[in-house]
Amino acid sequence: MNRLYPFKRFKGNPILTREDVPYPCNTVFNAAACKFRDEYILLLRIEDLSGVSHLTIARSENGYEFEVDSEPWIVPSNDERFEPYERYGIEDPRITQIEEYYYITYTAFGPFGPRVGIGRTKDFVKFERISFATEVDNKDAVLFPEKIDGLYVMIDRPLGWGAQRGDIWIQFSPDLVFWGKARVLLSPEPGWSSAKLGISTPPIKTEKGWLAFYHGVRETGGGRLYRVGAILMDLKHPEKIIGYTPHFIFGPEEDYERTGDVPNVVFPCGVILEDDRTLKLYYGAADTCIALAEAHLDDIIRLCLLEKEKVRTGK
Ligand code: BMA
Repeated sequence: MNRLYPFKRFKGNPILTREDVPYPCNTVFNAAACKFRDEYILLLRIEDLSGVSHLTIARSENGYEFEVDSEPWIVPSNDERFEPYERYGIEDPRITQIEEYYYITYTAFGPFGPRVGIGRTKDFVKFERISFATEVDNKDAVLFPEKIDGLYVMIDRPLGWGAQRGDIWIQFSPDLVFWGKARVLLSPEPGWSSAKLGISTPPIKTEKGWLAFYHGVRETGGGRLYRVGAILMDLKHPEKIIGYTPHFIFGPEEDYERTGDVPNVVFPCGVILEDDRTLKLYYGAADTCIALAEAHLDDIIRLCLLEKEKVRTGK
């Protein structure tokens, strides 16, 4: 393994395709991940045959072989408070456990554009919508697993939809409804992440800081290229960056990542830390299927602290 590219793909990739979904659909991709009781849970984005996405649960005993529920779990709402904003689908979920609740942030997509929805569950049976945390145009939101200084913390990505530039922002809330103190956390830079960024996975608490993965997008003559970096934030002041990987650490290489509805995309929405050591990164590949790659936590943290110059000179 190249020390700059710490992830090892699971040999059985892709772990889920539409053949594994027990009802007709176009694609299954961009899944949130968590552990619940003795099971691994993936919350799948499934695009139906009309092109609208909903979320369905898949369950596993070992984190590699998943069985998909026979019915969707979260579908666009009929409630007039939510319907206009979810009419075109519910996309790209992330799960964060805060105390006894599992909070789900998702992209609500409707005629006005994408915005961030928040809901929660205790049991992965009943789902309760809480709020739209943002106006349009905003997506790729994750919650921190604990309050900091009495406030919930969320990372999101205003703008960036369509052809706009997209920076990663951070903001705070007393109740998950009213948000403020927003500021820019990380911006696109020339090179692999020049077009836009978006946070990929909810932060994990480590001794060195909050660790999260993000995606960077580059516009090329052949279309957009989605790759992955990692960022480390201060434990007490998460708006302060301790370090971030100066280069992408994971990108499309395999056929199932290069070919599909949207080629050249790896798009993680979930990560699970095992035994404080191994990270299981679940990612959508080419907007068509779901795959898994593993890396050691220490390697990712080391890369977040790497100096740019060392990468350029190879020393
Ligand atoms: C982003 C989101 C993702 C998707 C990616 C690549 O803007 O829509 O759901 O995986 O584009 O198409």
